Amino acid sequence: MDSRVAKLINEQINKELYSAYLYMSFANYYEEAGLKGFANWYMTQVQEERDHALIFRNYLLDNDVKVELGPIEGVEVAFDDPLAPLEAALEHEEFITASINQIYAAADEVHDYRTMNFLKWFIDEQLEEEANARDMVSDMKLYGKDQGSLFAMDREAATRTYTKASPLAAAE
Ligand code: OFO
Repeated sequence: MDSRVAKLINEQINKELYSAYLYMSFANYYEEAGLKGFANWYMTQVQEERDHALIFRNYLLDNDVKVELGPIEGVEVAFDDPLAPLEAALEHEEFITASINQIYAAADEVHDYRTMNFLKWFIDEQLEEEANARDMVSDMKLYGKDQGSLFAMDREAATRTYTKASPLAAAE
């Protein structure tokens, strides 16, 4: 594999684990604020992000590329209100989308069609993650000030359950 593509994928493992760390911090905030449904939503997201890191790890191993794990940066732990983590999540997912696009462009430059094909799952996943994050921001802006609506949103978020990411499930 081209060394730049390999380096970017190694860095992506770190970014996915950072995402898990960030979302665990959001879950902690919601847990402390008594919004256990939102805490559940983000702890489920933590599992998804861990899956994403594992998919990239497996891909490097399958391609006989050394996996290099760097340190994971610290995350914010204090938030002003229930809207703040949701806005930070949307901004973070946009950053992750740009990062996946950067790997795709690097793979394209060296005609690494295998990596481009591998990344397609993540390109679709990012569309879904950004759309979810955007919906949560707009719902909270529209209804979050009303206690009854906030309660209903929290109940809804509590129903989210974890499903193993399909590329990992398929590899079993
Ligand atoms: Fe890994 O998709 Fe969110 O960050």
